[in-house]
Amino acid sequence: AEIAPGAVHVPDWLDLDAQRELLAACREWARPPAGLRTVRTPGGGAMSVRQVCLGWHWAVVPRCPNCGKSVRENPQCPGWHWYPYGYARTVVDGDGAPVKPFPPRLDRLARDAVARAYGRPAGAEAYDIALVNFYDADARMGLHRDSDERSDAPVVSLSLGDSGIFRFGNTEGRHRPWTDLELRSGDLIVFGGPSRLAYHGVTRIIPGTAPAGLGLTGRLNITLRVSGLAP
Ligand code: MD5
Ligand code: FE
Repeated sequence: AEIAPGAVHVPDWLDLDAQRELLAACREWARPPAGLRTVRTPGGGAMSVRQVCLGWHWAVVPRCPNCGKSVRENPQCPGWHWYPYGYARTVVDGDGAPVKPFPPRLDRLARDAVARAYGRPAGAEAYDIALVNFYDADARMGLHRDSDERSDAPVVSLSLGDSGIFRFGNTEGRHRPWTDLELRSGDLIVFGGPSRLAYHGVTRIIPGTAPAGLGLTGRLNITLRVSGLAP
């Protein structure tokens, strides 16, 4: 179903076997080093969602790795001008380890997803980022837009475990109109075209809704992206 131009929801795209396999892989990726971490915000707070990244590490870098100060404490620091704010190859707000490689099979999965959602093949650029978000029963994600990638390739989103209420907004700001939709285990959404830069978030998790036999409490969301960054 098309939620908006370029935003296509495919309920129950992954069967239970595929969900179990992806969940097992997520559990491997979540192990240290460069495993599941709490994402820090520039103000020193923490997001309720925990995340592991493959290929490129995403962060709102709270401190300059050069001078050790926050951008507020040292706005003159030249480090902020050359530091790759947004995506990096190491866990800049965690254990500092190199980020795990992006498995080629996730590029194939992303291409299959785009083809399924749009009914036409994905573009030439290779998918090279996976962000895996883990939501416990109380986790949420505030309205934001994903603008750190330098490619307009569609973002592929896969959900596992408990259902979550996904809020799909507009490209103007963190205000109405928005559409709330329940994302269930195995669902796919592809966000491309005019929907690529829409505001979006997750307002709540519905505990106890994961499929019996998956073995997951909470919700996992896997997003596959094209960085547009030099390898
Ligand atoms: C989630 N994750 O359910 C969502 C699914 C994130 C994030 O938002 O940034 O990790 S991805 C939803 C998404 C991605 C890119 C564009 C748009 C939505 N969009 O334009 O609506 O954990
Ligand atoms: Fe997002």
